[in-house]
Amino acid sequence: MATNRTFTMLKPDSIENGNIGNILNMITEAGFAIKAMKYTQLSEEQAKAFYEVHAERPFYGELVEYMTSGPIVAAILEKENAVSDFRTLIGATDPAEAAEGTIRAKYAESKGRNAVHGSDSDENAQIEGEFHFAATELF
Ligand code: IDP
Ligand code: MG
Repeated sequence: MATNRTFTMLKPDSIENGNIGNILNMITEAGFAIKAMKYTQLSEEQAKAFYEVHAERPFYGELVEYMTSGPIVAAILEKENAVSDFRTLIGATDPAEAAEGTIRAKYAESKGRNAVHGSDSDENAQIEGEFHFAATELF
């Protein structure tokens, strides 16, 4: 069942490049409400588990190394049609292919260091949100 929620992470490149405020502003300007948020750093174990679905892909090692290289901002967002609208707001995985005005077109460095994560389904939004937040951290 659709929950109107999605899960995001501002990835280490966004923090390194000083873009936390800019990206959060784009997210709230687009109509998403922040239901939960934390500034944290993933352990290798957490990053491996979070990206388990990509374990067989050639970039998995690189992805885990990058996602643990510095702090991230994790958040649960709420809006009608959240998963799909957020994927539209962030743009394609590769910033070279991301539509103009999207978060990745503006702030991503490369296909790997691509500024933000966005859940790809309501089911994964729920799983990913629960991976990072306890029920008491959701407002
Ligand atoms: P998505 O984040 O747009 O949903 P996925 O295909 O689910 O893209 O890949 C997860 C993450 O893995 C990407 O956001 C990116 O950080 C990384 N990634 C995907 N493809 C590549 C690649 O070809 N090289 C390096 N990293 C990649
Ligand atoms: Mg994905």
